[in-house]
Amino acid sequence: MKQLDLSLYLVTDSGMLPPGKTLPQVVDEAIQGGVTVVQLREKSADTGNFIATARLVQAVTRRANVPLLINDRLDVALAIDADGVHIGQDDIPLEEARSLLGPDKIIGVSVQTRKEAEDAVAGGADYLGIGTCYSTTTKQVKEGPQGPAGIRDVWERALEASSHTIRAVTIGGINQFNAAHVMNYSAAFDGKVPLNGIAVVSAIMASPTPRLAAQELKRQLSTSSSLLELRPHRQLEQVKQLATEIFAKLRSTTPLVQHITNMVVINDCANACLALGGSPVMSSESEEQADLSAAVSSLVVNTGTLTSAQIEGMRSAMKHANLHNTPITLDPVAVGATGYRSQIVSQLLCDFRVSVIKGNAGEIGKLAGSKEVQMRGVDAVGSGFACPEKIAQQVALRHRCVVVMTGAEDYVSDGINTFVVQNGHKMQGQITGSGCMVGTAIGTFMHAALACKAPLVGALVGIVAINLAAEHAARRPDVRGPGTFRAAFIDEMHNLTLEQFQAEMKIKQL
Ligand code: 3NM
Ligand code: MG
Repeated sequence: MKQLDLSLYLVTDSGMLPPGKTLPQVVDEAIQGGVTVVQLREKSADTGNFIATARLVQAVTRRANVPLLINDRLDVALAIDADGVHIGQDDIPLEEARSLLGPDKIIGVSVQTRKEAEDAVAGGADYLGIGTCYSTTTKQVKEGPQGPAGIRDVWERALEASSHTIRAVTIGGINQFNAAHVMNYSAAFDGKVPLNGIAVVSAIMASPTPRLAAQELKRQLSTSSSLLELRPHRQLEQVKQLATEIFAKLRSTTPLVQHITNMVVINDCANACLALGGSPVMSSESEEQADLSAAVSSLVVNTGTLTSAQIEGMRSAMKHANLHNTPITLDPVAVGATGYRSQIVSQLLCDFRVSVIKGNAGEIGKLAGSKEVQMRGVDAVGSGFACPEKIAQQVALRHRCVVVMTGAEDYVSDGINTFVVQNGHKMQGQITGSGCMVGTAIGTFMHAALACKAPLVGALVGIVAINLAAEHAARRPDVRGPGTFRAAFIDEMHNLTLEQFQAEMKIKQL
């Protein structure tokens, strides 16, 4: 089998070199930073110049023992005895390229659709370049970007169609902020079969520090492979044990929990976070998210207020949280109530990796594409789903995250393991913001949960803790209605002990 490590695939473009650097220099530095394969892509070079450049780059790649592939031009590949070629749909047909190059050279093919992937697999391609992931200014592409969900779809088809081991990378707008998300989200078959790597042009070629750029991309790739280990099969007893550990850990760490939330609940969420043992930051200004992200342990994004400034803030915070591998809890408030909300939320899920999605039955149903439970304003209408655990599980698998679906009973699933939480009190439905405070509670525990490599359990701890506080508050003789309940609710979040948490948590595995 041909040796081929596709994990960090550099496609060159000498038109975007930083001032003072030559193409062979940038390729050399990028390889030092961790690039594993190089494709020379010179769309405007004359044949003579292309060959001359290719020889200079080849001196660098040979020294590093990294394969060099030539974009499109078989003649150039043959002239310099390159390791192979990469061809697009409008280039020389795969079969002819193979018969000219022989069985030992590497041939990669660009594909956009399931059909193109099938054909390339049947034609004996060694790997696929699946595009276009995100919008890019580097190349004029015929079809718009398909996002990691579209890439996953094509990748699954390629795997189904191949009898040999097919490999693939994805390309288009990939950078250090989104690389881990792209790898995680585009993995096939319920997240079990990741792509072999990512291909980038501008993220390395246009960087003034190509070595550092490649190193950062490598770091993101290792983050994404560790994500695959976060969803093991869990036993109930082990979950209860981990839950207790996470609860105790939070109280000894006081994580900084950033919220970008709506103006109705902002004060309640800040108080709930503090009462549970976190330290709230409520900034939504996009300009300060890069600085804040260095200190923040967990991010809660609630889509209740959707001004354009708020959306800018969310996108900036989520981008930087992804870079730092900071857990994001997304509360897609009222998704499905308007087309605008649905579009904003699906764009967030396309562009950023979230650890948890928390919503009511209407919201999670909308993300599952189900109309069984409808939304009216921010509230779900109707009693619930015939099979709520399936809905939660389905959304978790689709978005590669933990899903918490609230209601009279709460469902928590990572797609592999599903639990129902039977704590809580109906008074929670009588104050505004109690759903948003569930998001806060999950976000508050999520940093401790990731330290235990157990995001699913972190979400369980958050919802159990806040539900227990509600039970305790509702029992108090001084609580006479929603107003006094609201104050007592915050008190009881603060008063909840580890012993109570352990003794009173009611969770069942499904
Ligand atoms: N092929 P950047 S997108 C060369 O969709 C190429 O097949 C694409 O550049 C495809 O990493 C693309 O700078 C350019 O966004 C990718
Ligand atoms: Mg081409």
